[in-house]
Amino acid sequence: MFMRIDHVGIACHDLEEKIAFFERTFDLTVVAREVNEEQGVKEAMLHIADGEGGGSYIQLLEPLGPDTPVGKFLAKRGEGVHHVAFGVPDVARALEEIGGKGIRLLDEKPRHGSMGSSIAFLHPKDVGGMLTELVQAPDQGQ
Ligand code: V0V
Ligand code: CO
Repeated sequence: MFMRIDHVGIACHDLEEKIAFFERTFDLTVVAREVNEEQGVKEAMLHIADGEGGGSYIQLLEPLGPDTPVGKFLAKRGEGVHHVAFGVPDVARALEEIGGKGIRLLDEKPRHGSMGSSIAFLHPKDVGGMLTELVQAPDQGQ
């Protein structure tokens, strides 16, 4: 079902400061930036490698406000790993399969994600404490 790790999402207070840190420490490059109102984030993707069905990235996330998923996470836990995202060939189909196994889906259908992708989240409490994201790259499926 999973083709690769698409990205690791990291919650931070100051996106520009964290981008500068990752660029100078690990020689990574920002390949996309976006404000995603629906998800309540300002985010940046730093490219790591290319793989089957798409690349792999670090995703830096700054909340648009305190009452957003990342805003609440920062208040409760502070900066750090927020979610792990897996590349799948077809998010809608993966949701059906995974939902059928009794895992709570936070999204019943795919939503808009970074770089034109389709994304959906699984409840962290049903996945060993890890907020899990499914990602379908824009050129996959359909
Ligand atoms: C909350 N919990 C987590 C967690 N967030 N556990 C692991 N990782 C996280 N990130 C735990 C929390 O400590 C609670 O456990 C329990 O889950 C329920 O949390 P809550 O505080 O009651 O609920 P909320 O209101 O904070 O909601 C948590 C969920 C929410 C996960 C339901 O954040 C959500 O719907 N997230 C999906 C959307 C999202 O995260 N978007 C931002 C990334 P205890 O304390 O009761 O034991 S956007 C993105 O990645 C994009 C655009 C992209 O990739 O393209
Ligand atoms: Co993400």
